[in-house]
Amino acid sequence: MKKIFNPKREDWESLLKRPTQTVSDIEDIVNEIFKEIRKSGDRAIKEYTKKFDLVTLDTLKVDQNEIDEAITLVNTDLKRAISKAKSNIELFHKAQKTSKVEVETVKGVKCWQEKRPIQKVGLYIPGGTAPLFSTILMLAIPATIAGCKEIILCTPPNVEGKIHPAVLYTAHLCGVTQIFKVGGIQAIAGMTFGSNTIPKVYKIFGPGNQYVTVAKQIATKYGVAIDMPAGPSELLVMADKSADASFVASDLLSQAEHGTDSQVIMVTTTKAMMQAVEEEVEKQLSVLPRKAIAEKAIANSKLIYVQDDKTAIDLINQYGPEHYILCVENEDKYLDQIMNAGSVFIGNYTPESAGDYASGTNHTLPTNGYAKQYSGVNLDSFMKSMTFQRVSAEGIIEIGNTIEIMAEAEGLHAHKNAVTLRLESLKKN
Ligand code: HSO
Ligand code: ZN
Repeated sequence: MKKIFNPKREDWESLLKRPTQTVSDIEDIVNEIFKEIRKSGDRAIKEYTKKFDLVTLDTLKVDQNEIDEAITLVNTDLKRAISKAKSNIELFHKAQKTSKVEVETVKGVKCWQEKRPIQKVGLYIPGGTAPLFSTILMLAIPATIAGCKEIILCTPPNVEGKIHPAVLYTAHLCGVTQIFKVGGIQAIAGMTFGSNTIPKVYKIFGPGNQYVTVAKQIATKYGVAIDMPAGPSELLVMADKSADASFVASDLLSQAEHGTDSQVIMVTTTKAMMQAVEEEVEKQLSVLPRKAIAEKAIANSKLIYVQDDKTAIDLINQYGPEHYILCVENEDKYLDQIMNAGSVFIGNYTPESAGDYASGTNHTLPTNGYAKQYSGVNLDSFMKSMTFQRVSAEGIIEIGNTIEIMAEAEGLHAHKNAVTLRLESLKKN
């Protein structure tokens, strides 16, 4: 772990820089696959599945027998845990429902705003080294609460053409309407264009590797919305002397075990914390099953000492962490001033894992500094706001002339006429 003491402000930018990903060569591959899938649909999807996932599939859609089998394969303890997490996530996301906003701006002019679900959404769950069924909870639950009609899920099959039972079980439990054995770029292209089996969707959600990330960006060129631009997962812990070094180390490692490219930072105003956390990280790391992954991420991690709270707060806001754990005495000061973070975890007993799995908040969050302008996934991510208005005769008399003058000034006479005709017809009556 790199120890840095009192970095100068002009060095913060390079200090906090995320490692850049090379996107240009990936883009060519993605464009090529999109072109093929747009042209040949399922046939091309199956070919890429054979090429990348090393399996030949007759059907892409998961059938009821496979779901029934998965239900028997997931053990009771895990089912109970999933159900508890589900109910907490449901409670928190249901509470995000908003009521209609209605205003009579002037007499006879009623304006209101209501939300409607996005009708068709696509969820992507990566394969790889960890079966992220928890991410299904985070996406399918709010989609169901929002009222999305079609909630499809794509996830890559293993070499036997199977999907992890916990993934199938959770998808089924949370209201996913169809599950497809398709991964990577093929999945994103499939959901973008639609094929004979995979429906086209309006918005795509979920994490993925660099290929999936670029594919989601390309999907937006074809009019599909995406949850947010993604990058490797990251955690910043702010710890003063009131923090527990072993807890801090466990949090840094839980983020580090996600991937070798995970970003892990501790900021502290207590010098002794750096040594204590480093020792704890070494100790805990040595016995982790995913040591090989975590140690690579830890090798790039930073322990940063700054001398006062103000400097710490400025630095954290400049970084804009996806996850921000706060273990300090003066909590309120830090909370009032945090402007850029995906999700904030407060106090010694709030590990990031709580939000990753079961407290109720969503774990699909902005990375790569996007916490400065993006929200994490929430109920609104699955909805659109629509506005409505009704103008009465009295209302058009009230605002008609305002509109006429403005339309005239913009040189848009048809606009003006749409009002003038109505006003004249009212004068006649
Ligand atoms: N920390 C990840 C989510 C996750 N953790 C899933 C465990 N499973 C990104 O927020
Ligand atoms: Zn995690």
